[in-house]
Amino acid sequence: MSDCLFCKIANGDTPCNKVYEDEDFLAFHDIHPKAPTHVLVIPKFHLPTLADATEQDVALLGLMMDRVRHIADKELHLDAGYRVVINVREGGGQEVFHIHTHILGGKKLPF
Ligand code: D5M
Repeated sequence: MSDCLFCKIANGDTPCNKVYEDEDFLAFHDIHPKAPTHVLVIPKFHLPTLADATEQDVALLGLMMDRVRHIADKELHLDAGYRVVINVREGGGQEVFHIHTHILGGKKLPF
């Protein structure tokens, strides 16, 4: 989508602090970190929210979790653990309407 910030980041029109990229996913540092390590993992495919996902998106969602695990382990070395968050729509605190998973770590996170 041409007016979507994360689509622009995914296609290289808007810069990011990249952590990982493959054919289908991109990970980059959050511009407003809420933990010592705060990385966003996005699919390059535009899906606005988790609530918009259908059965056709099941593989994409599974792959995103696999990439989260891989990035947390191999790129971020969050061996002590980390938190995975997906905010859904305004009520869930979502600000950017292109599905993304937050990886938060680097300290003991409070509940
Ligand atoms: O999370 C959206 C997140 O996206 C929020 O933590 C800020 C971050 N953000 C916004 N713009 C940028 C850019 N340009 N680079 C990196 N990170 C960015 P949400 O779950 O939608 O509330």
